[in-house]
Amino acid sequence: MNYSNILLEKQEPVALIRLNRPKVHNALNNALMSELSECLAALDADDTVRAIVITGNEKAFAAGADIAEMRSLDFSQAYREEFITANWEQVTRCRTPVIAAVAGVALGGGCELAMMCDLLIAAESARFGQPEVKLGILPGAGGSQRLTRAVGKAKAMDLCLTGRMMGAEEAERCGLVSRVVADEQLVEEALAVAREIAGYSAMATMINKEAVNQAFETTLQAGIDYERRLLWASFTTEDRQEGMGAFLEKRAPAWKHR
Ligand code: DAK
Repeated sequence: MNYSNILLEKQEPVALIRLNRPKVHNALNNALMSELSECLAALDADDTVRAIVITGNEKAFAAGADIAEMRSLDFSQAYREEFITANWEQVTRCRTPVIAAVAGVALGGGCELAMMCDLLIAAESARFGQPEVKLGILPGAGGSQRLTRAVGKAKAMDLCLTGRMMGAEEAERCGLVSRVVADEQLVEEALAVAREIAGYSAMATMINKEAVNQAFETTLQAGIDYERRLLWASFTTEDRQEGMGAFLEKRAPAWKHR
């Protein structure tokens, strides 16, 4: 597959996608989002890939939706073409774990894309924000909802109403990112985490991801019931037999991903 707005490196069992419009701080235009969406769908269907990392460059993960492209959009066009919905949400449909590795700015749609990923690892230089208020709009790819769930109302209101940027340390403190690492180690650290995840049974990582995501959709008791049913279901997998057997026999498990 040939892409012109992203770069794909497959290092089985993980894949690395680099957003690649450096002249505009990786502003997310339709072409880039279509390529990203297509690439994610292909990787998700590829059994040799068990974790995916999405990153940008040292200055920008992504500076948001492409304002130049968005400027001329009117309501009827956005509605008819399903602006955003058509090709922005593939990452949320991936069953393969996806890690966002963020250096530099992750603003507007860039912050939203990072928040759609399962894990967010930040370089010390990372800066997150939802500056749409400055353009006379509001977040449109889930920012007002995912940010609020991740960091709570106080910070979400602060970021959405002032449009200010939040640094990596603040982002870790308030729960938006899971780890902060040195800039020069960002991609290697993210790939190491991806390899660690990919080293487990894909059945196990997929059901763990599904269970955690369920917490955003349901009440506590319904979520616990859901988790319990997934756990019982996991007792039927070959990898559960292998995992428990390997532990008791003091050997490394040989996963079949079934
Ligand atoms: N779009 C297009 N071009 C962008 C861009 C963007 N988001 N961000 C930067 N660029 C371009 C700049 O125009 C500049 O282009 P040239 O002048 O060189 O041609 C080039 O990238 C370098 O940028 P700067 O010269 O500004 O670089 P600095 O280092 O000084 O500043 C910056 C970097 C990232 C802080 C600054 O560029 C900036 O503030 N950028 C805009 C950030 C922003 O406002 N992002 C939010 C975009 S709005 C919707 C759903 C979703 C959305 C909207 C609607 N609906 C459902 C309707 C999502 C909206 C957004 O994401």
